Amino acid sequence: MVYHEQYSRYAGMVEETLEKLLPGTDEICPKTEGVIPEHLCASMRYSLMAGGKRIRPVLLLAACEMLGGDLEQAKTPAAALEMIHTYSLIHDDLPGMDNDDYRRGRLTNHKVYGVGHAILAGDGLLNYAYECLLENAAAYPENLRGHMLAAKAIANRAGVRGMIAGQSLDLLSEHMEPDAERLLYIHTHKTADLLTAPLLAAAYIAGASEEQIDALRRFGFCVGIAFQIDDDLLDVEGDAALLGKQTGMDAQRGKMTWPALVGVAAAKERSARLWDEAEEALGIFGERAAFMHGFAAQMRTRKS
Ligand code: GRG
Repeated sequence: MVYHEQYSRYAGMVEETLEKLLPGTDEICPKTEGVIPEHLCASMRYSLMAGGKRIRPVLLLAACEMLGGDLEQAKTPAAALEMIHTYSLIHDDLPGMDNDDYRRGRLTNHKVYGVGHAILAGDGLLNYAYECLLENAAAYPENLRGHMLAAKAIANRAGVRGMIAGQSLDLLSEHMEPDAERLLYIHTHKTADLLTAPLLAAAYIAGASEEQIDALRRFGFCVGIAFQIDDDLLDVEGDAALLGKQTGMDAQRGKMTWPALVGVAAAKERSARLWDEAEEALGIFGERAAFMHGFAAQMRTRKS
């Protein structure tokens, strides 16, 4: 199967699983009783089903298949990871953080549902993700350890030693003189950690070897840093219509970015080197890594 067909196949599984897992209309309570207030449910769904690229869950499914794991067991963890990613975007857009008006080509969550409900929608997605992960683990008692390690890897990379740590330093570094060590910390945690999480989760679910886990960790790190450098470059040179969000915002906010540290040309070189390194890390998987190579080839030229 060619790369694009394979990507659509995985992304289709993600959409289907998200639809299956999301609270249904039978759970929505328009008044005060019942399970979930309608406004909350709508705000969660608004951002989650807004047409994101689904990169992280696709990576989880692809890695699981590459390692010979059971895709059925990986579908809910993949969807849960997309919920966590979406929560982070909703909160990142809030006035107290990046204060953005557009995301995924539409108004940001707080612009539509209000700041209070954007916070709650993010909190809701985060908690619901772990509820889904735990329920899924309990459904596979024969692979409970694999699922527990997968859930822990996700919690760790999304949490206070991971994405939240990166976001914290990102906020604290606004209007500071760019510094390479600090910038690498921000990129490692804010971005790379949530791209490594699906690879590690898949590895645990599929029972991968230590050598395979190390290779996936290296691949995830290189992909993550390259992805963030490209994101910084797109903010400088990208097309707002294709990106679905405003450009030029990093400079306006005084963000510490790779182009601010070394300039656009050197940032492009660094990104290209990292994409090469990412593909080198896949060596031990041989031909089974065809999709991952396709992913790297596609991502290094992305425009959105
Ligand atoms: C609020 C705890 C907390 C964290 C926020 C995700 C994030 C951390 C900030 C968003 C800003 C940013 C540039 C993050 C780096 C990762 C990134 C480029 C996210 C966008 O991911 P895509 O391109 O988005 O996969 P879609 O919309 O396609 O899912």
